[in-house]
Amino acid sequence: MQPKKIILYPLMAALMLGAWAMVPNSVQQAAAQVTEEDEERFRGRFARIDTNANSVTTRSEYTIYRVSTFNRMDTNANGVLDLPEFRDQGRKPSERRAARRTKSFERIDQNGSGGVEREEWDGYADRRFVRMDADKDNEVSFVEFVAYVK
Ligand SMILES: [Ca+2]
Ligand SMILES: [Ca+2]
Ligand SMILES: [Ca+2]
Repeated sequence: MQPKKIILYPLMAALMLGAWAMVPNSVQQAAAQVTEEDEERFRGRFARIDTNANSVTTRSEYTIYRVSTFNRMDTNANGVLDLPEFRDQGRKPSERRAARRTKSFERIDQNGSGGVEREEWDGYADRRFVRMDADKDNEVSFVEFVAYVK
């Protein structure tokens, strides 16, 4: 069994801010079960949405991330993501990843047009933000992010 490590930094910060009590138990538990190795990986992923690196992602940071991600995937810049653009994202993914992305693509393409329009992408990203923001303060902390993605 791998040793479990508590994420000290955000936990302590939350305690100091007196905000920890506001974080739902399920989120606290999930965050407390992260190994050191996982934490490294999650920090890397979180850094992509937390652009000013203060351990919290605001709505406006998330909007920037959402728009830039769409633009990066939309390689022919026609404002719609087709399946190869969404699935491959510039280079050929592993079979498992390709299958997972195909599935999300179908879920995000709510009108079944075979493409993900900007509105569909924005709606998907916003729903994701709301789900990650467990304490509903309109920001996603690192702890909330970890609890969501792990
Ligand atoms: Ca496109
Ligand atoms: Ca569509
Ligand atoms: Ca929050």
